[in-house]
Formats: sequence, C-alpha cells, structure tokens
Amino acid sequence: MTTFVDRVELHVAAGNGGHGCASVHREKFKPLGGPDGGNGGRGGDVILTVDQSVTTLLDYHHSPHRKATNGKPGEGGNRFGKDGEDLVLPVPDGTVVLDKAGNVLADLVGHGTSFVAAQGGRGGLGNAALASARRKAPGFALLGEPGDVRDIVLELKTVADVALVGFPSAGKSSLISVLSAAKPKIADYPFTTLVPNLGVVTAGSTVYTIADVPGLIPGASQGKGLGLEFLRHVERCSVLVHVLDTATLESERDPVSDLDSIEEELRQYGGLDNRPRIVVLNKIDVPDGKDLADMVRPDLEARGYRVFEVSAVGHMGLKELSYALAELVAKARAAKPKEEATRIVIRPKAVDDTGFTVTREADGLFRVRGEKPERWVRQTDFNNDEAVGYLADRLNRLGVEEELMKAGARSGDGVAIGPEENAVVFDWEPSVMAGAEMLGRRGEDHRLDAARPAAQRRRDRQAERDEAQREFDDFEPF
Ligand SMILES: Nc1nc2c(ncn2[C@@H]2O[C@H](COP(=O)(O)OP(=O)(O)OP(=O)(O)O)[C@@H](O)[C@H]2O)c(=O)[nH]1
Ligand SMILES: [Mg+2]
Repeated sequence: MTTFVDRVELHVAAGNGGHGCASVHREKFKPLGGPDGGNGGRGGDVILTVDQSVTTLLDYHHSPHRKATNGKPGEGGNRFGKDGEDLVLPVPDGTVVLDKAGNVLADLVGHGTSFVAAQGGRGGLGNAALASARRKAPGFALLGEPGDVRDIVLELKTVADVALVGFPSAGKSSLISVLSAAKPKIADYPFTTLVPNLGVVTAGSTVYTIADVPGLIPGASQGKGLGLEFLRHVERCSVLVHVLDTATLESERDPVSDLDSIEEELRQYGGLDNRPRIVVLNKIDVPDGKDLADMVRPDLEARGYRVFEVSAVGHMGLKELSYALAELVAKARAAKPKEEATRIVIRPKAVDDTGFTVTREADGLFRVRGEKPERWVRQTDFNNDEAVGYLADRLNRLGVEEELMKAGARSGDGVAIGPEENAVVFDWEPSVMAGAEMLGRRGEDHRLDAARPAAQRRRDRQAERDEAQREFDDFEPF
C-alpha cells in the first residue's frame, strides 16, 4: 500500500553557537599581551525553501529528524570560530508549516520562498570582545547559545490552477493522463489515487496546472472513504471540474445525483463556493454512456454549468475542454491581485526583548522571565566565578535586582531565571550582586594602571563612561 504523505511531522534542530574563547596573548618579554580569545561561530539555521522540482514530503516521512551544524568555538590569537552551515530543506510548492497545536507558521507558495524553521544559536563572545576600558583582561568568555529545537508539521496543499473532483473511478486520473504528460496510476477499482497527481497543460498560449485528487464519496465529510482530508488540495485551485461517470454500473448512481453528492461534500468542507465550476461527462465512448450524457446535458445546463462531453480513453472532446479551462484560468489569474514578491523569507516571530518580568510563585520561588536575562544565563559558564559575576553585573544593570527587591525577595530566597523546564536557580545574595559594581570591577587588572600618565587616565575615564553607557544598552555585537 502506498504511504500517504502529504502531512509529516518534522523535528528540526538548528546548530548551537560555538563558545567564545578566553585566552591571553603571550609573547616573549610581553607577559600582559591582553586578551585575544575569539568569538564562537553562529549555529546554522534550518530553512525550508520551496523547490519546484520537489513534489512530495516523502523524504521527511522517511527521515523526520534534521539538524544544522554547530558553530565552531573561538580560539586564541583572535581567531573566530567558523559559523555552522545552514541546513536548507527543499519542500514542494504549497507547503504549509504548522506548529504542533495546529497554528499556521508559514504558507510557502512560490519557488524560492523560505521559512526559517529553527534559528541557529549565537556564538559566544570571546574575552577579546568582552574587554573594555574597565574590564581590561576578562578571564572568561561567553558560551555559545543552543540553537532552536522545534517540532513542526508540514502539510501539502497542492498549488494547481484546476482541480478535478468526482467519484472514484470517474476517470479523473485518466483525464489528467491525456491532457498532460503526467502518468498517474489508473485502474478500475475505487481509490486508485491516494495522493494528488499534478499535470501541466498547454492550450494555445496558456500553460496551466491541473490536479486530480482522490475520489470522493457521499459521507466523505463524516470520514467515509478517504475522507475530506484531500480537499485541502483543492483549496488553492481557481477552477473546479466535476468529472462525472456516464458509464457507471452502479444502479443507484447517475451523473446528476453524483454531482449533487459531490457538491454537498464540497459545501460541508466549506470555502469553495466562489470557484468557477464546469462539468465533464466522461466515458462517452461507451454507447450507453453517450446516451446518458445526452439525456442529462440539458438538466445540467439548466443549472448553469458549461458541460463538456469527453472520453479520456477514446481521446474525444479533449481539445475543447482544455481550451475552455485555459480561458477560465486566464480569467482567474487576471482577477487575482499580483503576487508581491516571489521570494519571501519568513522568520519566526521576534521575541519581545525589551523587558523582563519578576513573579513570585506559589512555592516562594521568584521567577525572572525575559529574553535578555534568559539569554545571558545560557551564555554563562557557571564554573567560572568571573563569568558568574559578569552575569550578575548585567542583570543588575537591567534592573533585575531592583525588581526582585520590589517583589519582596530577601537574601537567601530562591530566584529562578527562565521557564520551568529550563531554569537556572540561584540563592539570591543581593549584597553580592549590588556590591559587584563597587568592589572593584571584575576583570580589571590593577597592574596595568600603575604607569598610566594623567592624560591617558583621563582618556580612560571618558572611555569608561562611554563604555558604561554602551553596556547599559547591552552587548549586541551581531
Ligand atoms: N471506457 C472508458 N473508460 C474509462 C474512461 N476514462 C477512464 N476509464 C476507466 O475508468 C477506470 C477508472 O479510471 P481512473 O482514471 O483510475 O479513475 P479515477 O477517477 O482517477 O479513480 P480514483 O483514483 O479511484 O478516484 C479505469 O479502468 C479507466 O480505464 C473513458 O473515457 N472511457
Ligand atoms: Mg485516480
């Protein structure tokens, strides 16, 4: 049995950022050469890109775990780590990206349209980049951040101009096979077609695509047959073609009641009312079929349909049909607003990084949430006291300390930074955090101060003030 894959769950992991390097330049007779640890490289993104040569999501069904490469760590001698490589995953035109809750994250239509499904982690700053007038020789570097890890769902909604709908075995696939170069499976049992087939038709100067979706039966909206699942492929089509079987041997069926049944299912599905429709009476090569077609034609025309009598097998009436479809497609295209750009890159929604919140939880724990504090925690090497002190300074400058006090935190209280599953918990020591600024700055090397001439000291003080201002806005070097 063919596996049905127009919906897959995909687990994507972007690359982690490389760690920054803490290194001190060493040269003979120059023991205090200064920090020269380079920054870590950025982790690669996972990017979904529409590639028109890809038609199914089958690849992702077979290997649903995809990871981009990590950034390399920085090195001494101011050598930066190499960035990780982006992982570009080609997807078919019309792929819809959803989160696991079913929210649409992106709707990818048009060759080259891209979506960053997982963003790579930033590389950590090396100690060279962390050095400043008041922290001349930092003995630490920042850690690279982990890349995004996400579970997403890809759903394919075929992008075709024309959709063929009808009962199983009405001849939809046969019709596509004679109108275009597509070679779908054709057989005389119901539900031969399990995934939509696409074909390209050229009629005069118009080129359009035509899709054949799996057969519908009454009750499809209640899940009968293959259900209504496939109708999402019809959603994007601008013209609907009812393919009616004039030669069915089932006694309770005839073209008009078939049409009513399918229309009822389309109505149940919803959202397709405004698509122009035409009717195709197929299999007129069969004598009884031709008679039946002639009999029902006036009835169908009275309902306002344009009716085409064809035989897919006997190659009858096909040219007329393909030109009529071309005309409808051209009209629909002209009515459509121009597509803005063929290439859009959609990025995950930017997180609001303007602030942070402090909340007191039921168990007495104070929780700090915010883009910056959480990121800073991820960047901190907790085995390095200086790095922890630097974190405290940053949190302090952002005003976290103050807010904790306002919220009633006392010395010794637990403070968690980050979400439940992934928080770093501290025993809060306000005096240490507050004192960090006053008791000599971290990373300041007093030995370097001794021989500074007055003018140099003035310049340094000014630089220090500038630096303080800059740091107040925080490091955003990338
Ligand atoms: N005599 C005759 N038989 C036809 C014609 N078109 C299709 N058939 C036959 O009808 C049967 C079903 O054709 P398909 O094209 O597979 O039908 P379908 O609508 O795609 O069916 P599902 O994929 O099951 O929904 C096959 O045995 C075809 O050979 C036609 O014009 N004349
Ligand atoms: Mg078929």
